[in-house]
Amino acid sequence: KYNRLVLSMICTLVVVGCKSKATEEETVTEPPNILFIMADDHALQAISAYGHELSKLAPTPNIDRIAKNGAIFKNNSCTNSICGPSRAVILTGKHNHINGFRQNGERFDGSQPTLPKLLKKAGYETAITGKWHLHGNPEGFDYARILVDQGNYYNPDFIENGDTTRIEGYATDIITDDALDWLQHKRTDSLPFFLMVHHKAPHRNWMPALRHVNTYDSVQFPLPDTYFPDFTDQQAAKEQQQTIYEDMYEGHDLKMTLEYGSTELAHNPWTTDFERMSPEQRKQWDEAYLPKNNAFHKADLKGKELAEWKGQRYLQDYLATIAAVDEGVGRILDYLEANGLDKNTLVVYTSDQGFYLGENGWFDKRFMYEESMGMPLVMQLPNSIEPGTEVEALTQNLDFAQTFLDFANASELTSEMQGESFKGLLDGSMKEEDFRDVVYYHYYDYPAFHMVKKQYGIRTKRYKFIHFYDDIDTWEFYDLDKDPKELSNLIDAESYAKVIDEMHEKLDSVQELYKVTEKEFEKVSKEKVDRAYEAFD
Ligand code: SGN
Ligand code: CA
Repeated sequence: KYNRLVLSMICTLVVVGCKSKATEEETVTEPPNILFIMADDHALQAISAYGHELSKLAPTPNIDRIAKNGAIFKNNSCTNSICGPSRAVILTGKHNHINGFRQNGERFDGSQPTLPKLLKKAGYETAITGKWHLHGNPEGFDYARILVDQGNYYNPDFIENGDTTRIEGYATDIITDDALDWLQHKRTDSLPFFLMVHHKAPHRNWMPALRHVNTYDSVQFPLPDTYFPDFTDQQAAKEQQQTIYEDMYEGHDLKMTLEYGSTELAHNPWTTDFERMSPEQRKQWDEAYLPKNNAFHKADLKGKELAEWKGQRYLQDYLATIAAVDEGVGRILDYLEANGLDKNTLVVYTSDQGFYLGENGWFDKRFMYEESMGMPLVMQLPNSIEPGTEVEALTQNLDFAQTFLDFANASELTSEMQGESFKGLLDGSMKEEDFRDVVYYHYYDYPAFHMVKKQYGIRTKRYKFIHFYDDIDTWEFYDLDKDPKELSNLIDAESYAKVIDEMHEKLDSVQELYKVTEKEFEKVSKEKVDRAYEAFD
């Protein structure tokens, strides 16, 4: 009897041993390569996979390929709709009050744990090419070639190993070429890679590649029905300075010329963007714009018609800069496919924030409203993400680091982060109900370009609750189901009083969760605001 017991114990051990080994083999997969492509200011309204009317006239077939092969995120957002802060959140998986980078122009503390550093720990080789905009050198990358500050579209300067070099050509193409060059010639084949490809386009002042300067000349883009807004109970919206027909510079932004027959630009406060072009580039550029500028002068537009013309010119240029981005995405996808790398590469396409394409009459971002808070996001990874997946959950840029580290089987490195891995939403192991139901937002960059007020708030699937503060103290509440364009501020509506109270409670608990302290709401002096108004007028 005793022998039989020992025998059965041995058998059990063997079976358990074998089983656990088998399970291990099944669950521990090769960590995928991660190819992260991020544009600057690419509105999701301008990605055809999202289905907006405008994008049908300027489709993005290659970005759409990623969505078709994998997933599209319908409610992805950023925590702070401005460049540097969004990038800092992506790198750290922490809100800006924790990672210390609250507004553009600050210096990123590169000594803190970041996504590339942690992926390196997990065995990855890491690289970045393109826009950085965090002042200070990128840390945690085996290879880094970054644009100086915002970067220029034509013949931009890049910094590599502390040396600054002007590279002839068009920024989007140079960045795509560099990404391909690193993949082809520079990386270590035996290691999984993490490559960040950060475009300058379609950032202001929207200068298309020479091959695209006439692409949309004959297209009439639909201007949003809110192009001439009527803001009631939306004081911050009234006081912004990012209205296309009021705040754009006619030369610098709209490429308008002084008069019929002239190629000399109208108001162009920063001459460098055009002065960087070679004489040959400038000649081609001028030849391309001359007929359309002449037609404009001939038409002698005024008032509303002039405002609408400016909207068209803005959209034509903005969308034409995206044409080169989309081609670049296509070249990278083709390369991965031709070399069998697509099978084990998580390809991500996103933008550092959303952008206004004439909604409310605006360009730029910064507001907690949908167009700027929303971030496009598509990603593919065969065998893990079912083609055609649509994610409705409230994902954020705050989650990227944890998600990628989860894909890299290195979740144990993310304990200090404040986001949530959404890998489970992609492989089907997590239901949307089990993901967060509220997101937190805080924008600090005031007074600054465009004079968008400081603001914080929360968004759930259905509602949005915002507090604009500093030299203003206004609250806004929107029912997104009934009012997706956020036109009616219902903060005083009796019928929503109970919901608004609940939103207030939620806001308090979310601020507690993310460790937001009083310090975050410091006001700036009136003198500083006055000075800024003078500077930006
Ligand atoms: C520049 C732009 C602004 C823009 C900021 C921030 N002006 O200052 O319109 O809001 O960058 O953009 S420009 O004429 O100099 O281009 S961000 O994407 O870097 O946050
Ligand atoms: Ca940006």
